[in-house]
Amino acid sequence: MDQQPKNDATGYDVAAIMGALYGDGFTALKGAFPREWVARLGEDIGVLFQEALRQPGGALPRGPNRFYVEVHPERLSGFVDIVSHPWVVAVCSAILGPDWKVVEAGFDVPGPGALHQPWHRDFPTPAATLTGRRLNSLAFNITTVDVTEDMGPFEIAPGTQWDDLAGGDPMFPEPALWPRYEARAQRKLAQMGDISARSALTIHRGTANQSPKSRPVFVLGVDAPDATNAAKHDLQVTRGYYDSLPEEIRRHLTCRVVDRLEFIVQEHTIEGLLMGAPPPRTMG
Ligand SMILES: O=C(O)CCC(=O)C(=O)O
Repeated sequence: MDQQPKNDATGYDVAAIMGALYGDGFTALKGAFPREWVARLGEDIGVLFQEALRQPGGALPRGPNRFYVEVHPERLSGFVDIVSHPWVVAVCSAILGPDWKVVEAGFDVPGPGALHQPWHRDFPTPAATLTGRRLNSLAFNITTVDVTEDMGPFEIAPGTQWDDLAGGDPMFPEPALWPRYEARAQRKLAQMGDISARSALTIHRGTANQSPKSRPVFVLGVDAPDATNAAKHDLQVTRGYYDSLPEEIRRHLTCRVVDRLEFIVQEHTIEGLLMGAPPPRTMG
């Protein structure tokens, strides 16, 4: 008999999920969504991106021709499919416990000409991870395009979610440390339909997009009950949308229920990303 612990609800292997997130700090499921579904997500994001660019403060710059936009979940036709996907449920439950909370829905758009980002983590490591040695948040990504080498793939330095950056910037390791990340770097050539989960503390970067195409990628941020990342975001849903959601989804949202969707004041500025990376020394 198989002795591996299984997630009762989904059948995914809990030990494998925990091994990946606590080891590499990254895991992925290939072909989680049909390509047509991903194309619709890409269309929704395209509309929201144009809207955001038209509104002052609607899109946060994350470096030259690279933007981040936080969105209202109900403007994405596939939002419920994402948060109820059995693999998403399995990963959240395995790492964050049964009371995991979605705190962020957004997307990154690295456009043509986007530069290497400096190696970074998305927020300083909380005490729960640094001293408690426990991950209390996750970031899921869904690419809306087939990523090729020239599109500036996302890179991750496996295992670095545990690095203590004490003495320096808590999110941006100094360039003297970059050879450690470059030696470990894995390029992620995600394809339409794939979904990944990572610790946002695992040191990573978007690389230079030398192609004529944008590489929009959806981001879902999820917290354990003791994490505080909701403070950086403003997840909003209308009363009608909220009431239409199954209780099993509602209980996993940290959101404001509003009469009308309000403009999201984009708060997750990451100052260190505004300029792109300093001149390369050993970068590929
Ligand atoms: O390029 C990506 O896929 C992610 C970019 C990123 O890490 C960020 O803007 O924080």
